Amino acid sequence: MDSKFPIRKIIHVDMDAFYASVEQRDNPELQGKPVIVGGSPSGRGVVATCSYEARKFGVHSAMPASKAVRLCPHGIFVKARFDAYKKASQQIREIFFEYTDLVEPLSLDEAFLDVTENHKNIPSATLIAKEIKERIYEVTRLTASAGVAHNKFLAKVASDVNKPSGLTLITPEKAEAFLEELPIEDFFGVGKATQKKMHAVGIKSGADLKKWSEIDLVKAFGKSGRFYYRIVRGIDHREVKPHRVRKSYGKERTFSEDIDSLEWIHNFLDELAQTIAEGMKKINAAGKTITLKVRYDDFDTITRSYSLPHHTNRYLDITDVTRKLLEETEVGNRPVRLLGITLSNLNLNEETVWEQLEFSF
Ligand code: DCP
Ligand code: MG
Repeated sequence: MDSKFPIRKIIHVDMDAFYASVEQRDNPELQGKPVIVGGSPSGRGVVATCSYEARKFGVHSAMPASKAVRLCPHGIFVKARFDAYKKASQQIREIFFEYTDLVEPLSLDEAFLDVTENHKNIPSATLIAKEIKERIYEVTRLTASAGVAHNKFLAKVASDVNKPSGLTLITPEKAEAFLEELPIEDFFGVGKATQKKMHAVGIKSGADLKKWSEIDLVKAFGKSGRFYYRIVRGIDHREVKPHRVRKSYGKERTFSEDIDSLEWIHNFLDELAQTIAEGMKKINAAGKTITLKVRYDDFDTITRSYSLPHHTNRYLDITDVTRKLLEETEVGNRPVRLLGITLSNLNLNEETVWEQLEFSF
């Protein structure tokens, strides 16, 4: 086995008509009906999503609500209830973590899982995907679709194949033939603008894309051309990247000349404390342990830490502790070339962390 590119077992899970399904679950009157979640039909809102019953009429995400009414006059419009969606999202993530720590959420309703090694020692990724779908239904009464493959790109594409409640495996042997048939719109990672450009030069399916050399793709589409060249051949070495919770928050600065003015240093640390307090408030984080880092002119580097009995992101707490820590150093007697403050032992608000998630290529 090539250790640089190990063979992996990847599952992509995506909830079916997520917001609309939650609405149908919580209001039996909506079951079996065309439900449209999003902006009001009279206003200028857009459709967030709609039930599969409404999709038959051509309604889809991001469509102006006014157009959705025209296409589906009997559609039932409901407002989004994000708290309910977040709760379901949290529940499905807990199920994912029963199988693996390598979970990479892409949004509230979908995630990649690397189950090459998993907590239940189940060798078949397809079996895990089946179990996960069942567990999701048991816990949330919602259905999910799953794709199973040896890489992220194929797993993502596979999860879309048999929606709703699908389970699709794409084996390495089947990958290339499958991709040749696939319309370019269904290639995960090929943006809308690129799809248009591709259409303009006659690339409508995987088979069309495959005729292009890597050099020509780069000439026509820039650096991403190399990515397109690989994915149409079913090649994708990207890892599933779990979003780790931040462990600390801090900043430091190296000075262009050595500093020995204690007054200057006090001012600098006050400003730094201010910056850190603001930054932490932005990400809704607070920490208990405050660490001061000092590098002297001879590169001797020391840290001094103090833990408060409570979490804080207040400027006054940070600057107060920092001043005390400074007294435990030789700053003032020895010239300094770097100073830094870090807060650790963080209590991050779970929701904030998830909300910061972004998926980008
Ligand atoms: N969403 C949104 N605006 C969009 C796209 C999606 O608000 N333009 C929200 C509503 C969806 C949820 O994100 O329910 C998940 O997006 P999906 O693309 O996975 O769509 P659905 O889960 O609704 O349907 P599908 O069964 O096709 O996955
Ligand atoms: Mg979905």
